[in-house]
Amino acid sequence: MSGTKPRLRVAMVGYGFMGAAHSQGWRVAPRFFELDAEPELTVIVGRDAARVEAAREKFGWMRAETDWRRVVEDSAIDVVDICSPGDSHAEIAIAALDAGKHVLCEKPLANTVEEAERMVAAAERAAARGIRSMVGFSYRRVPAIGFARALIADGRLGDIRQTRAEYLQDWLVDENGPMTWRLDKSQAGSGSLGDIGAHAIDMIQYLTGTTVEAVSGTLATFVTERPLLGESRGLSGTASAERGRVTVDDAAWFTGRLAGGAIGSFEATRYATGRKNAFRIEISGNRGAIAFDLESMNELQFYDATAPAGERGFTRILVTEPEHPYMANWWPTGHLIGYEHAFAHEVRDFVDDITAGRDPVPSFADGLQVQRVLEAVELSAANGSAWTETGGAR
Ligand code: SOE
Repeated sequence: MSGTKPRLRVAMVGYGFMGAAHSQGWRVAPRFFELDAEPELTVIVGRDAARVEAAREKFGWMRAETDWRRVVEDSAIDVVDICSPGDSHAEIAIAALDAGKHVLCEKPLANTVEEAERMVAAAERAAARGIRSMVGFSYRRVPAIGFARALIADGRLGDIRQTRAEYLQDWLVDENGPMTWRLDKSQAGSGSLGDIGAHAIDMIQYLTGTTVEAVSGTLATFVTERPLLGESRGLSGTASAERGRVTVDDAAWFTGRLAGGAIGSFEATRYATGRKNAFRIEISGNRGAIAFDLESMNELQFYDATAPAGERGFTRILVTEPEHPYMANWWPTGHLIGYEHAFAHEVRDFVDDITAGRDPVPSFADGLQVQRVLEAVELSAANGSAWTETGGAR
């Protein structure tokens, strides 16, 4: 670290699970990657003064603040990182961009297409003044995913015909598990669909370099009432005596037609008993295939259909070589990385783009495209799984 580098003074809104992950990213990235600006964990923001102060101390931020508006108006802040629930994204992001702050916003970009469109307009206005924005689809920054993307871009899979993406969690299997903001449509926008289905959509669009143009989908809510939340802990927490209504989907399935002719299947659920955070991707082309599972995130399976017939088979590649994306800056070959590293990579890329004057990806426009697919799935499900257009490409 050099004292001569410009500082990038960061304000982070939110201090839950994602706030913890982003704090780790901001802290670790400059220690393992050479950045042209030095991030400073300047202020952490949350509505509850006592809790945000406890988070400040735990995650190592300099100050705590209870009103995001003060932070957005503060000329001593360069970056606003939004880790709060989806219903606050549009208002904070637009205000921050209009005030000249670079913005990193957690996924999904917004709760509705209309909000996402306003965010894209603000991002475009800001970009004209050199202000950058990015949506936090962090799994793009898993080295095995970056490597898969490079294989696909090099044509190693040939023409892609089918994609499969399933994001399986089980933290709602217990019907007495409490309500959290993720189960409240007014805060989260949707359930499994927007929370983890959004990752699946972004990932398939990113890996294939294409977009989902039409969908046919189904949504299900298995448990419609739950105890209200007592003390929050991770994704869940303790249950109180009162009960509340679940207003989002518990599980989502859909098939999609991709620009370019491929078809894709998508599943997102919090009821896949025994599956904790199994984000599985498979992409099949006429020259090869890849398979990935986040529960074994340091590995990529690659099938080379051009190899001699007797030698073909899925090869397990341990993605820990210095040649692999991001890995040269971590540990010696074979020494694994984990969930939080993707957030450090996200910060590295965002800071690099800010200092190089480039527009980061995934952009707010990419986030809007995902939002259009989410909305089309909801429309389709409401119309008996009717095929529904997603309303245009990026
Ligand atoms: C909860 O389902 C969640 O934390 C998502 O919100 C994250 O985006 C994902 O990384 C892990 O699961």
